[in-house]
Amino acid sequence: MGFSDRLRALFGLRRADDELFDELADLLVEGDLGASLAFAVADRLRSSCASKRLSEPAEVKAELKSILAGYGKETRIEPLPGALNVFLLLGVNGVGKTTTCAKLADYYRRSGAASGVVLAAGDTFRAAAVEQLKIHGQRLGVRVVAQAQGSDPGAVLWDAVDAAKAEGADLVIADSAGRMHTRGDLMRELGKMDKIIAGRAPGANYRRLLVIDSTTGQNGIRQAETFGSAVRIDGVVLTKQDSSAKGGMAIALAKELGLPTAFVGTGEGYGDIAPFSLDSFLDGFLGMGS
Ligand SMILES: Nc1nc2c(ncn2[C@@H]2O[C@H](COP(=O)(O)OP(=O)(O)OP(=O)(O)O)[C@@H](O)[C@H]2O)c(=O)[nH]1
Ligand SMILES: [Mg+2]
Repeated sequence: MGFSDRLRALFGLRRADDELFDELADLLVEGDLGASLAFAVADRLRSSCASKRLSEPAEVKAELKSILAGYGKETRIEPLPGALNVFLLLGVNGVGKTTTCAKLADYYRRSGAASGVVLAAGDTFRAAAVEQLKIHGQRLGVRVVAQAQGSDPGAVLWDAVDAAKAEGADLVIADSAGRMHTRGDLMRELGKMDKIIAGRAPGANYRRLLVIDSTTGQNGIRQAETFGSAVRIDGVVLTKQDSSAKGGMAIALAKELGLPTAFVGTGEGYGDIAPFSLDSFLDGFLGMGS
């Protein structure tokens, strides 16, 4: 049984009693909320059900939704009209950075939020990375700016910003290498990117998106901790939500680290991405709504 089915079953079984709150806490841990948050949520629900005299399953579930909503955070990452926008994707190995670069290029073009997009092959570390992004660029008809493997990612970004300016494109989406950086490495590397953008495109709308694989559970929270403690992260992209019935990580990231979620990835196709909506996420998470 999937996570939301089990939650549905739990609430369907009986009216709110102590056992239900204990089982709920366990279930929320499994839903990737993290143990301390899961127990805190179950406790809050227990006391607010007692004080508001709620016991009907639908009422209790609605109360749970409103408690979780208080912890979650959503953000919109959109290109600003009339500015050069630079969106940099970060994250560890294999989480879906390169795929998300392509999905976002397609998404912003389709929505009309970007008139022209340039993809920057900022993963100069892994042998096939540049080729992978170029293939996406060909399929989508989007220009890819790249240099040879081993070159400086900052130099690629520099070229991509220049190419965007020359073509009148208003959005650069930059890929990066999936290494688990130390905090110092990250600060140095990204500090260099900041300088390049400040120098080549002063006034650019520069956003950093952290890509996290939603199937990795608590490990994803640790990744976010490393990145978030080193540099400013503007939003999270939670990928592979199609292979994880859970996704409580969006709530844990907001509560534990203050990180808002911007997008959710739901498959391997270009169209399989959507802005994160806390309200509809919670409906899905709790098996509510239609
Ligand atoms: N099911 C599913 N698969 C995804 C999603 N996003 C990415 N993938 C797949 O995950 C795998 C890794 O994706 P990449 O985009 O190459 O990941 P990456 O972070 O760039 O990886 P490295 O460059 O090696 O660090 C690919 O097979 C993608 O098709 C998603 O939302 N759902
Ligand atoms: Mg990649």
